[in-house]
Amino acid sequence: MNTLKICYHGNCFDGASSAAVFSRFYEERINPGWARAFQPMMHRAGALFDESIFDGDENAIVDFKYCPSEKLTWWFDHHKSAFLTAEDEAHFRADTRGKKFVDASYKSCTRFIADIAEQKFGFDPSPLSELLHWANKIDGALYEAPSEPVEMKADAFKLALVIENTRDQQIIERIITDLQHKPMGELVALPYVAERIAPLYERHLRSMEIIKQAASVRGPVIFFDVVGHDMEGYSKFIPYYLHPEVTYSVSVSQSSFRSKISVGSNPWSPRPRTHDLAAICERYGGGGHAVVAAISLAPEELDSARKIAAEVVEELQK
Ligand SMILES: [Mn+2]
Repeated sequence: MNTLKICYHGNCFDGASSAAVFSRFYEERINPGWARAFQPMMHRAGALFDESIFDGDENAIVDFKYCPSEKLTWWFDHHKSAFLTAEDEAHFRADTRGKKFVDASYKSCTRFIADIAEQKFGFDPSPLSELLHWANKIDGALYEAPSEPVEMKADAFKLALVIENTRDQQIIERIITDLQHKPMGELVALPYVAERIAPLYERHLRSMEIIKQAASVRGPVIFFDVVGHDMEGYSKFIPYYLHPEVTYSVSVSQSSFRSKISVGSNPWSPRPRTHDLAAICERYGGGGHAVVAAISLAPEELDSARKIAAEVVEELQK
């Protein structure tokens, strides 16, 4: 049996939703009956891609950076920093097979895939409208107030919590498979999802307490160093829920595979954002969107991470 390999942005609601929409589209419009294999992709220091991941009969990347591999057949991304290098971008531009797409104006890669699949391949995305709505809302941070994502009343936030914090890839793959056909309310009630929500919500409340303790506000920036706490995947809106007056947030965190500087902007800020955060992070080898970006270093490069964070805080004062 042929296999479609889907590499997606790991531990990300839009990444998993993109994998689900692409998978359903591929089944309905490209090759029905193919098996699926999934691979989460994470931003990290050093090489992002190992050629050996492209072991399917077709290989796709969704919601993640471009890879100039001949084995890559499909690609969809909406990040501003979609290319690691100018050579990668030239490689993409030279590809005329019509299966690789990028558009940084999209709030979510999920919606981008649905639109391209509909316009160019005759796919009907209407059964997925609930998923498209939430992926756009969550990845685009299209909220009325920080209380919406921080208090997490809607089912989609609970599912996002599970997707962002579950390291067991079999569970994530099951969610990607279920997302293709099940409504959100049904999905969060399935025992394998429901049993994971409560402990993660408790952890979310604890992470809010840790950020509250660690945070200091300087001018338009809230800064917190949460190294030593298990904080991978905390809600990036907590800082603005706690300090609605700030424009930017900068944090340093550390996990088993990286030291990370997260740089964000407050969508509800009384003072508008004036910096392009992707551009700032790109100078340190990171990237992202103008409104939210990050820099990943090796776990042992914590001192450098702290130094960079201090420089970014300084730069955002201006
Ligand atoms: Mn995305």
